[in-house]
Amino acid sequence: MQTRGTRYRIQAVAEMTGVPAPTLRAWERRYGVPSPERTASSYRLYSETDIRIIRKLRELCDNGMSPAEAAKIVQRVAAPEPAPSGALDPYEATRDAILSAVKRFRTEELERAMQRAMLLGSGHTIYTNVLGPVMKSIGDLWHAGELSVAQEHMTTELLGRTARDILRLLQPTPPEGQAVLACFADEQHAFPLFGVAFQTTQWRINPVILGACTPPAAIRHAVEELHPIFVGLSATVEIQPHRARELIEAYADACGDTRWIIGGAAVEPLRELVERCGGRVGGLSELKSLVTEARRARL
Ligand code: B12
Repeated sequence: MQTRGTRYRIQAVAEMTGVPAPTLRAWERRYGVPSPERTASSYRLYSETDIRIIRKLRELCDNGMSPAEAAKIVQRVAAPEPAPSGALDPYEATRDAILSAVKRFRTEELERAMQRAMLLGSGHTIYTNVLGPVMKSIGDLWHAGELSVAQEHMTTELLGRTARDILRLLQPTPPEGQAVLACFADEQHAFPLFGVAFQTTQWRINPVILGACTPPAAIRHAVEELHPIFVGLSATVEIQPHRARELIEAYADACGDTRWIIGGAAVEPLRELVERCGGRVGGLSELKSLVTEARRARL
């Protein structure tokens, strides 16, 4: 038997999403989204998918996009069917759908699952609940020899593209400054940078991602051209002490007066050296206090 799922009246949806009922009717009239079912007496009945679409529309509009443009985007990514899994949690269902498509090497299915992921909340929520955990599972399966290099590359590429698409939609307009985000010179794990990038957009800072293996000279050039609020460097794989010293001194020099911070799984052993060179070490909460300080200093 097919379950129809819960349906909601317009006032309930307005309360749940924070979008007033007249705006919901106007979006439907002008752009055709969402398109709720109607009762025999013509009352609108919204599904869970309609509600996700409304939340996404609202988020895109809050980030400065016109309703017409936002409507086109949600129409492109709206999926008529829930994720092909018995899971009730939408994040878990989407993770399952992505991993199942990767294991069977189904590229179109993978694209569709990624597009569904884009409807599941703010960029930060999507990264924390879907993209980040999926990346970890894919890497673990690859490290365990259960996925081929081809499968890992295909997924890494698509996850990166999805993360970039979401980031592009979330660009603060106008931004209150820029941030330069990059991996240590020998570091290929670039995916954690997206997590930092999603966080910075929430502070209305535009993240410029330089990606994997970024040498100090590239940081220097970016700092000179972009005058960022901060530089964020990521290190996942352990760094040998002599190499760490050479790099950290060079990064400190490249950043000059710009605040810089190093985060990621491999940073704790570098703390003393980094702090001695004027940088910071830590995760997203440390970054938050750095941004607050940098903004105060700019006033
Ligand atoms: C995915 C993955 C890969 C992918 C990377 C794809 C990509 N483009 O990023 C691929 C398959 C290519 C890969 C390759 C390798 N990997 Co790998 N990989 C992983 C895996 C599974 C997940 C890493 C990840 O993306 N995490 C996702 C993010 C969300 O995690 P995160 O680090 O927690 O990031 C958050 C915070 O740390 C913080 N943060 C991070 N950076 C920054 C920066 C700033 C400024 C701030 C404020 C915060 C911050 O915010 C982030 C977002 O919330 C891990 C194991 C695991 N389960 O974690 C192994 C792992 C990291 N890999 C490992 C290794 C050894 C390798 C290889 C060397 C293997 C090989 N022999 O070839 C290679 C090459 C790596 C290299 N030289 O750089 C080891 C590292 C061991 C070590 N401690 O040195 C691990 C731990 C696996 C293991 N158990 O052995 N890997």
